[in-house]
Amino acid sequence: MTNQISFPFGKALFGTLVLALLTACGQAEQEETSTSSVAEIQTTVTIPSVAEAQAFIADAEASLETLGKELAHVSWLAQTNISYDSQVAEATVSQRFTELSVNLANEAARYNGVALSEQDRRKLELLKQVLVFPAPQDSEKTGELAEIGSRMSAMYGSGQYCRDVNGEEQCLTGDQMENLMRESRDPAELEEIWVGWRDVSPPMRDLYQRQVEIGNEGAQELGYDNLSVFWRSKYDMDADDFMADANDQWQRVKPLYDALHCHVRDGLNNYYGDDVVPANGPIPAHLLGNQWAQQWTSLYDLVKPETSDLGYDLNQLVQENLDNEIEMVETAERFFTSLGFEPLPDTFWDRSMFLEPVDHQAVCHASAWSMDGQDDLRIKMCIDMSAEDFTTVHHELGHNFYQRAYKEQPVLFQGSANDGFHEATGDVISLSVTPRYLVDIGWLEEEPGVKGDLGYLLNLALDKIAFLPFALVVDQWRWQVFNGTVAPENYNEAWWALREEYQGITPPVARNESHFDPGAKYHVPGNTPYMRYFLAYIQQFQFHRALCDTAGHDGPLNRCSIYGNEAAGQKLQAMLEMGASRPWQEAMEEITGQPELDASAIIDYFAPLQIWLEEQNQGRQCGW
Ligand code: X8Z
Ligand code: ZN
Repeated sequence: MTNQISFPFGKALFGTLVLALLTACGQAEQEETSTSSVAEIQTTVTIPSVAEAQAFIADAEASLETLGKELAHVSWLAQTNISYDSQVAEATVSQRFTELSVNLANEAARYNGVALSEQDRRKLELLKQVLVFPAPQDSEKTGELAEIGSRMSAMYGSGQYCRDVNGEEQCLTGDQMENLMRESRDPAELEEIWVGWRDVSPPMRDLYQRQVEIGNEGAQELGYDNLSVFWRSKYDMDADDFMADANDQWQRVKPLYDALHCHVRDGLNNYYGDDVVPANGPIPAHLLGNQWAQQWTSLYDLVKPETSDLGYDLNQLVQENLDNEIEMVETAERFFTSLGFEPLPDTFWDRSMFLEPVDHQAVCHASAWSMDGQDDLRIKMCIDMSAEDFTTVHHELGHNFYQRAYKEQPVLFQGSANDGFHEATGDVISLSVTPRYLVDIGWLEEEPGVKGDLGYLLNLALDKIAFLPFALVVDQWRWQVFNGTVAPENYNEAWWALREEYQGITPPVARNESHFDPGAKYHVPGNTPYMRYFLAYIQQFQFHRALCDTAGHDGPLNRCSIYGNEAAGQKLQAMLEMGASRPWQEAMEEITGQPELDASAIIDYFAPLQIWLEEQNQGRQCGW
């Protein structure tokens, strides 16, 4: 699906809905009267009235509501049951949606000169900016864009790798390969799976190139230089300032990443030996426990502190304490209700997809949906009984509780303050899944002493710190592709240059331009901007700090759980209810008291770990 939706309906995974306007904008047109004589040429431009602008907005919101629902349902079918017909159906509605939304975005510009309230002005701005991939006003190209989107999404979702196991053919889905990447410690097998999964994306290469061409034309018609500027213009600030700020925050965290990288490389070098992992230089990407080397938590055992272990294994606790995957979701829901949120509706339990289907293919990558902007909330996930998926379930429910919190907002404000806020909400709850919480719910008998802290921090850093440069790579690559800095013939080379520069990793086997490795990451064929996760990973520590403060927590933040604290719950709820009605800086201020992105929260949280890592790294040659 090209133009992913979530605002106001559809997947929260995608921060954006393609909004559409039917034909109602006719009455609101700008009138132009020209009279001319030999002596003078006089042009009078009549600016539309405030009432006309408001009628336009109201019509737009009504159309969005109707078409948003239609697209949400057809997309749900396309993603939970990949078939030729579900793709055609989705592409058809998606095309209509794109056409209408492009009209709407162009129409919105007619009201630039109207003296509107701040809120109405904001709605018009949102109308221009909600598209992920705008198309030009050309129905052939819109159709092409819709088809490319549906095809790439289906290609990714149905990707498989088949291998010979003792003379029998075994075919693995993407999800199964992810599990193997996490569990296997056999470098040959890891390399095979790593390479095998990447067969999914070379057929996407030409489609992606064409998609970018059309999207750039669309962005230009809307007055942006290219899609890169368009994507970076959604943050209530100048597009270049946004990039500079994100980069500044990264520079602050980078020393911690470098220390983590150094320590992990040493652990891998000890385990696998010099032939597999050299003591210096970038780390081979297939050994980090994750298909994309984006989160390294499964390596914890190889790198844990000898004298300050975390003291428990969340994978094991999940398996021992829960009977099935649904109970994982119920456990996560109980965290939210302990904060004062209403339980999820019955339809959530009836209509969600919790398990990988056995008799047909589905897009397993987790997402959360609001089908109608009201109470038809769902998640779509192929849950495994693992710690990683336990965290992801909280992540997805965060989207659903956010969607429900802003359901009373006008349609155009039914979204998050910025896309990072949507991604951070469930993660904040996961930051409260501490040993104390595990004791509270009866999964642990007693809270490990302070000795467990370093292990806890390291385990979490393997997720939260390891992730940050990956998040930057995905969109640095796309911004460069969109603005033409990277030409199609260099797609893969540019990808690996960024992977090495930011993450310090290298492919296990030579890659070239017959490959298309960015396409093997869900969000590239799925067209989901990725900076949102970078923002979320910084912001969630700001939120956690603020909510723990509200809860009256004293002491290190890794020991704070807001479980059961209604005051913290109310604070969170108040921010979520604002939806997209105000610039994100105000929502940030509402919850944290400060109006900006601030990496000090994540840095302070991990400060004891950073000291420990630097001690461990003494005598090692860090960097790559
Ligand atoms: O895509 C997701 C969520 C859905 S919004 C499962 N995440 C990113 C990823 O998997 O790459 C969460 C963390 C980063
Ligand atoms: Zn998400």
